[in-house]
Amino acid sequence: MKIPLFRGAMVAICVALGAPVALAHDYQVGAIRIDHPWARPTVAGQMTGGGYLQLENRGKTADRLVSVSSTAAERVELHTMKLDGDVMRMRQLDAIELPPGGSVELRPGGDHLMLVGLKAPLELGKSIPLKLTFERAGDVMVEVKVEKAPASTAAAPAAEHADHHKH
Ligand SMILES: [Cu+2]
Repeated sequence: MKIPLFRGAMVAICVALGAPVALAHDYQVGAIRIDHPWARPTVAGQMTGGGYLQLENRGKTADRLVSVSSTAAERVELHTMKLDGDVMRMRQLDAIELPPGGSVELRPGGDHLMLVGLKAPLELGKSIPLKLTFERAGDVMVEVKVEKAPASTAAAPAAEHADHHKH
């Protein structure tokens, strides 16, 4: 009787310890914190995909995200969404400004990363590497998790993705 009881307790402990580890997904380079890089899954033949993350400048000096690249795509562009009449259009940005103490969220329907020329579909549950280059803080490698949009953004315009096909 003692052994099965012991096993049950161990399983409970492992499950409890596993949860926070799965949620921790942030990076730091210099004064810049990068939180939860993720991308939506793509289907076969889809050449572009949206990437999202949160950036926080904890320093006292302005910084900028000036370039992004990934071995999973030919190039990665910085995009913003602008309302043109009543149509949302994407425009490429040279950089994403990070004022001191400021934070910026790249999210569906807003500013985002666009992976152009995907070498393989982005598969749910997998990760891809991403290199972020900040003007002051320098380079950092992060893992982008391929996952479904969080509930808070799930209703955000799918139009953004429809537009991606036209690039
Ligand atoms: Cu885009």
